[in-house]
Amino acid sequence: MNKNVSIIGVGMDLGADRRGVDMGPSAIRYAGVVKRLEGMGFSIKDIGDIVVNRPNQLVSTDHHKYLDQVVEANTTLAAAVSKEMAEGRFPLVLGGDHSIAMGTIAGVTQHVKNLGVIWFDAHGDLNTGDTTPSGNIHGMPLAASLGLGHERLVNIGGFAPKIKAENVVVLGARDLDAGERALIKERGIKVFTMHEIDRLGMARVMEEAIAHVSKNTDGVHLSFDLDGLDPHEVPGVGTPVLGGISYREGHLAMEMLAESDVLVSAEFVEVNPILDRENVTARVAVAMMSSAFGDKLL
Ligand code: 6HN
Ligand code: MN
Ligand code: MN
Ligand code: MN
Repeated sequence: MNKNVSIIGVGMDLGADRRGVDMGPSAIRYAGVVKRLEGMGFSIKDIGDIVVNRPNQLVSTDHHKYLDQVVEANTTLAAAVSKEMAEGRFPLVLGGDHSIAMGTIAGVTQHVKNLGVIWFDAHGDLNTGDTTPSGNIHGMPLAASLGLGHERLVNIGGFAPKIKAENVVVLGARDLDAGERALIKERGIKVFTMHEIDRLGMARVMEEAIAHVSKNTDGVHLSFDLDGLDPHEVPGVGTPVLGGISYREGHLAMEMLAESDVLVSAEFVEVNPILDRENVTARVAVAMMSSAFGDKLL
């Protein structure tokens, strides 16, 4: 894996229902991400946080809450990610709510034409303005990256679509909306729900997932929503769903990804320090990162 890593924070929470994930990047830095990765031999450049313009009054609108701010922040993020990659560095993006995946993926796909994506999440994030039950844009980034939904979200970075349905794997899903289920079937998106993880075990699921996202692609992006893990282990997330991936399973999944050496970019999102306990969610995020980056016990 590329030993030069750029950390990019995105203090954004406007894509989510509950305030607080804007402090995620600080919590993850406080949990020691730089030291941990440096200790593994990586050269880290922390570019700081992307500026997010917040309205002084939080008023929600229609089917795409805070659309202007979300588009603006993601456009800035896409440029920052692209710039770091142009300098030959691996972008590690710290969220922020999951809407920032649109910007990360828009930046990465300026350099990697056929990008595979592992979407680690309790949710599908496959809603559009027509199917969203909440109006929250963090429920839409995977759809938008596939070219589906509001044209301003779809065209972040100035082009669309960014990725193909056949190059995506969703891992850990257990809360899918009706419109998302229909889309998964219609597009044939590969989803390993908690049922498959229980039934086949994480090792077998990851073998299949890695094979799927590596076939016909030039690199893989990891989009890691902390709520993919079980909320007993990571209480600091805004949309917890019981019955998730355990720490051990998540850790194994990340180790297998590291062994496969396919990652070109990664993001860790939805850490909410307000809802957390002793920063454990951010600390788990750092543990998952270090496993994904190839940390070994021996
Ligand atoms: N996330 N499917 C729900 C919605 O509002 O669209 C929840 C989305 C959660 C998004 O956790 O990144
Ligand atoms: Mn998500
Ligand atoms: Mn989620
Ligand atoms: Mn292990």
